[in-house]
Amino acid sequence: MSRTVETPGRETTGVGCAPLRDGAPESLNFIDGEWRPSETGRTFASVNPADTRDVVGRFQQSSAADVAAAIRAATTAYPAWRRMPAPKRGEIMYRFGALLAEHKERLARAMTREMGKVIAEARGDVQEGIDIAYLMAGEGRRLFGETVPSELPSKWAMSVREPMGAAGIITPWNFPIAIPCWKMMPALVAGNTVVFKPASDTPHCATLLVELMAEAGFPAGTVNLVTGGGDEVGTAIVESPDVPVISFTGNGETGRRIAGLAAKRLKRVALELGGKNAIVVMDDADLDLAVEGILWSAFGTTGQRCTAASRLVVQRGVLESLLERLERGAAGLRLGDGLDAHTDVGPLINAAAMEKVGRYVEIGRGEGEVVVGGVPATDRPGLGHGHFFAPTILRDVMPLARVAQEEIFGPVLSVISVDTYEDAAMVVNSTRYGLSSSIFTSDTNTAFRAMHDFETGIVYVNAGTIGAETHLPFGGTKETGSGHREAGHAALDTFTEWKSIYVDYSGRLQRAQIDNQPR
Ligand code: UN1
Repeated sequence: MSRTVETPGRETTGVGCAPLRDGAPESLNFIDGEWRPSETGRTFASVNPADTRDVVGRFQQSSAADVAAAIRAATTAYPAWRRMPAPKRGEIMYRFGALLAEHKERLARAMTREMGKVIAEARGDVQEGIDIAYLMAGEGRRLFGETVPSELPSKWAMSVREPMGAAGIITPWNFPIAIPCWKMMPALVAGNTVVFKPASDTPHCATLLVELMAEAGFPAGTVNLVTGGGDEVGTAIVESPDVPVISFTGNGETGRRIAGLAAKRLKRVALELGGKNAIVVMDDADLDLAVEGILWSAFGTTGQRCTAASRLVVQRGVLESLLERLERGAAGLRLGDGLDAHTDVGPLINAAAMEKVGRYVEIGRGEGEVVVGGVPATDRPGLGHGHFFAPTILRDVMPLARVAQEEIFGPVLSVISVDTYEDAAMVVNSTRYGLSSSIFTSDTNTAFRAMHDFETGIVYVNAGTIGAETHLPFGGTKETGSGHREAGHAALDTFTEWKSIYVDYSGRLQRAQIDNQPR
């Protein structure tokens, strides 16, 4: 069965829950190697945020029963998959990486249409998926454990990584190819199977991704896709006793709920919940470089990255000249459909995001002064049917103001001025988050101090706060998450259990800690 069906007349809950008569294709869930409709008979629509009249497709509004079927499939497929030699699992992953590369342009265009990021960034998102697929394919031939000397003669001691079972993968819409790959590739190469629930705003990207995974040759049941709402689908995955590990990226409130539910079952949870990332600009910085880095980090992906720069901490000597350049730069950014090569900044993801960003800008007006932006851009030509908000900079914000503390997830940058490096470091660290940070300086000593002082999982020197590469650990400190890391070898820690193995080849009973004492 193909992944789409023609089903005129089925009930569709879309924007405003009105039935849609749009002719948009309907996609199915992928369970046990088959494309299947939800048992609910209901669907929901995914729309283009640059023009909400454009319906991308309809997707299954799944239930706990659909999730149960997916978990059954993943649990049934698990024993054979975990027995397959890891290098062989890696070979399938290489094929998948090659398919992603082959279909990169098609996927990138579908992504821009479904979630709005500009096409160059969408290509980058797919590239991040390719990179992690190849990295983890290689892990199939490593998956290193340790071999250590035993304290006893004629005894062997080593540790190996073991898979855990069916992994629950719950992903956001802002990196709809990259983040599912960051989670599924390490889970699968280590020998786990997966149940994948994508964000309700990007089910189309998820469907295209899983289609390529099936084509690459992942056996039936190893990868299962269930679309639908967090309350039904997400909760059913998290509460299942048959899913021992959950990996989630998204907002803090949902993350806390997941952690609470999972704690009752003592299951492992890896959470990546965002940031309030700061860029520091010292008086001795290359200002042209800093301006480029700030605009890219604050307004790239319309500010909708966990790693986006939402705070700018400026040493007072360069404050006015930096603000002047940033104002000019931000005002010059072209908003529009990300498929237009001239567009710099795409739309926000949905109406709720527009409302949230607008609300925070109103709060910001009482906490600072708007330098540029501060309003929706939907009155501009061609933008009337999308979720467009003007890139916004607020100045004279205090470090503990709400706009400097709370994650807005939109194109809003709060500027805080300081006198010294020490003050800057203190401001960087005075948030509950700790994902990414950056410093622009030409003083090597200051750069090294920052590398040490900034309490974030990622620190950049003379670059913005975004653009992490897939072969180093990705994640943050404090309330950014649960302390786990994605990407790099560290990603394997989420999806594996350590097993320590002792082999005694002395032929007699040797008691550890007792028979090893000098006589
Ligand atoms: C995210 O926003 O959740 O470093 C991920 C970056 C990207 C990934 C961001 N490579 O900005």
